[in-house]
Amino acid sequence: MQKRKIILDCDPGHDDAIAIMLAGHHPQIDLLGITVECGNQTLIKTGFNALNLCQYLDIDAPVCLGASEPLIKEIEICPAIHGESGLDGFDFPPLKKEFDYRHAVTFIIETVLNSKDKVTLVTTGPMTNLALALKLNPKISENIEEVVLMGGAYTNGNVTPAAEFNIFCDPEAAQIVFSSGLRIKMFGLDVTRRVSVLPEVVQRMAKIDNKASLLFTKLMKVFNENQKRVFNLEGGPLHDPVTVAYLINPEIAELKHVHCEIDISHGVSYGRTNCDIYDYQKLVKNTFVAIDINVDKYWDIIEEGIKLYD
Ligand SMILES: [Ca+2]
Repeated sequence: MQKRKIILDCDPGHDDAIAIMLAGHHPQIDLLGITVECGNQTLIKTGFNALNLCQYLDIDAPVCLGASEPLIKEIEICPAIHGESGLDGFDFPPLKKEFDYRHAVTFIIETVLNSKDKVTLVTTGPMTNLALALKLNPKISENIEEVVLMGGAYTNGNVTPAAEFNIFCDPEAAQIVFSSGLRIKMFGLDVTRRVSVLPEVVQRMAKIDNKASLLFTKLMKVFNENQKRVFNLEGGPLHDPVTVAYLINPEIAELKHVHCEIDISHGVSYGRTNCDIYDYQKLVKNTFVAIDINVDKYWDIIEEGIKLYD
């Protein structure tokens, strides 16, 4: 089977960490690089988190720093869920791995243009880096297979009633990507809210007893404590790895082809992913939005992903 070439653009982040873990050594995934931006925490914190994760998990992909702020909006971070470090709960060994010298936007452009096979862009943070890459060199579109993103919601948001965090962080960047003509696959809160890290999930992964399961259980402990305090949830939604899990097994999700536009009006719904689920407007369908997920299969994929480690 041919490996799926991906660039993972992220803001780690507890759920990003598990997405990196899942993509890092999977036999169906060729992780070309990890690009980072501000999001769950400031750029330097999310960047070092990505670097620490790669070193700990022996993932030898380049890690590139990208946007330190959104295109237009003021910077938004989320210490309430992810802590002061952006990845509270795990003590990494001393860091030796270094950042790749390239800016994330340059890395995305060069890697996509130089790839023999089309590259899939997986985004699990704000879409600033990808939007900048598309503006700087629109030619990359020709060699991008698709964009598979965690973000948005056609139901309710998690920052405002309308907006989900990743999109809310940089709505203008998201609008650039959604209107780019690329094939967009959107995994929003509508499905990621259903994959809660309940105590039985943590126990199941802890049983594997390797370095990845240790990472999972320690990170999920803090993630769940924060999700309980902020949202009164018993198990936090493990949003970001849904993207990678879908690439590993597309059968886990049901997608609907719709028109989707980002609200960049700066009103009460700023940052909303307006999905025309019922096709009222008869506009061009630019997005495959996830409307259902097989929760059991999802945890099977996470478990298999953890088992790939020593
Ligand atoms: Ca994220």
